[in-house]
Amino acid sequence: MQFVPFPQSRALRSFLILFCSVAFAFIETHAAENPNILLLVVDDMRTSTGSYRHPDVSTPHIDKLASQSVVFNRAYVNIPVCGASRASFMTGVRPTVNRFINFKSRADEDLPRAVTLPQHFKSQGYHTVSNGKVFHFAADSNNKSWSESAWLPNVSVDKGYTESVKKFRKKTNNLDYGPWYESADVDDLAYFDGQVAKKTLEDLRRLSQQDKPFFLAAGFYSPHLPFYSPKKYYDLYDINALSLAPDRKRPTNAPNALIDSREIGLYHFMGVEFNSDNFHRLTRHAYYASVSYTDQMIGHILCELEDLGLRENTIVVLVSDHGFNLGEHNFWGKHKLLEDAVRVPLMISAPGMPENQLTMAMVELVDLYPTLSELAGIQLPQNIVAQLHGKSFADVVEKPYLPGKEYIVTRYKNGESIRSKRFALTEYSVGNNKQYMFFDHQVDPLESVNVYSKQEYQKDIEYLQQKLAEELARSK
Ligand SMILES: [Ca+2]
Repeated sequence: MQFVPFPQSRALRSFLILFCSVAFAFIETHAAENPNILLLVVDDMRTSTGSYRHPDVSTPHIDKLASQSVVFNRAYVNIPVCGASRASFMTGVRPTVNRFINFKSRADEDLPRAVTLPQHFKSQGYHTVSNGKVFHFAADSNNKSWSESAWLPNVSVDKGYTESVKKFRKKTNNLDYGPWYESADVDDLAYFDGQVAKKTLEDLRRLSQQDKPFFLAAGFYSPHLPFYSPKKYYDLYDINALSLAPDRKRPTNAPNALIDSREIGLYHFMGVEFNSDNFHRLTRHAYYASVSYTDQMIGHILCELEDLGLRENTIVVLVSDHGFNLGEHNFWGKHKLLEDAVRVPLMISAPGMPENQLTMAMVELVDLYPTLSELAGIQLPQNIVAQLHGKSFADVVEKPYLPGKEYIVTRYKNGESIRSKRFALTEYSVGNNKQYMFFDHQVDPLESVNVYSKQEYQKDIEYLQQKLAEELARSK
């Protein structure tokens, strides 16, 4: 990627950074005490990175960040759909059947009085900036959250460059969709995420000169559908060497209420048979290429952070808004309460905190708000404490061997889930009836068999049902 180089020499830059550091020490001690926040939000990215020991995916930059971070092996979203998940974790408030329900959900509509996470940091003296897809809609909570209006690239997320994008079009609900993937020989800056990285580099240079800490959020669209990324990221992979989903059957005894996302079906499959081996292979290839593209963009940003001398005083957080089925059970995408759709990558690299640690502590994304506040040394006033459903896991960042939560809750549409370290229970409301799904991850990590009706689990199920009811009552 051709980014605008620094106008000064490296030596002069170092001098300026040193000079600024000394000047800040006299002007504003607050700035030295409160670290910057760099929040990297990736869209639809499951734990397919090298740092989660995925055998196929090439993510050198995220892996490097992982080596400097506490990596959460069991971080879960509260709802597996874009807008609702973002509105939820950006306010620290759980979704309900009436609040934060779908991709269009907005925090400022569903919960207008909520103090958003960046708004809180802004009120504590931070300069807050949003680039790309942070809230689902840039206008959501814009004025109160950000010191500068939320910025979006002038490139549509489904802008394609190949003949196939022009040729293969599909109309669904009066909307026009192209193919589900594209491999075009174009520059990184051709797509949304290259532009987000470029703007974020420019902002880092600018914000490094300010006398207050920053909260800079960069939101990447890849690997969201459609999977459009430059060809060079496809070329990182030998498509025939990619492993396919280990279990492509619907879970045995799954309730009817378990249904797949319809999102991928909006796109044109260019004559490839849905759920054929070829479809699985092409889709995994395209998804991984999109992940590698975002990885490279994140690499540019993290390099710049280091070059500017900001790394030591910046908390870097990488998170996704939900996971993604990549052919498991022949399912694709989010919108369901299965492990692959609700588990997300989460890593936190904070000054003075452990590095290169994998924690098994369970956390949920509503916990991020109080955690970042605590790590940054910012007090939570009573009105915000009353708003939040999450609990700070700063103690886990400090001591990754701590156990974290006993269970977490996730919901989607008519389903409410609770997950403990071993089990996952989901209750679906269908009319006046309930349907249930229960997995024992200790013997069935792929969630292949619903064992809700097995006698041996009845005590565990009753216990989790009681805890689920308590959690739902607490987070109304
Ligand atoms: Ca998403």
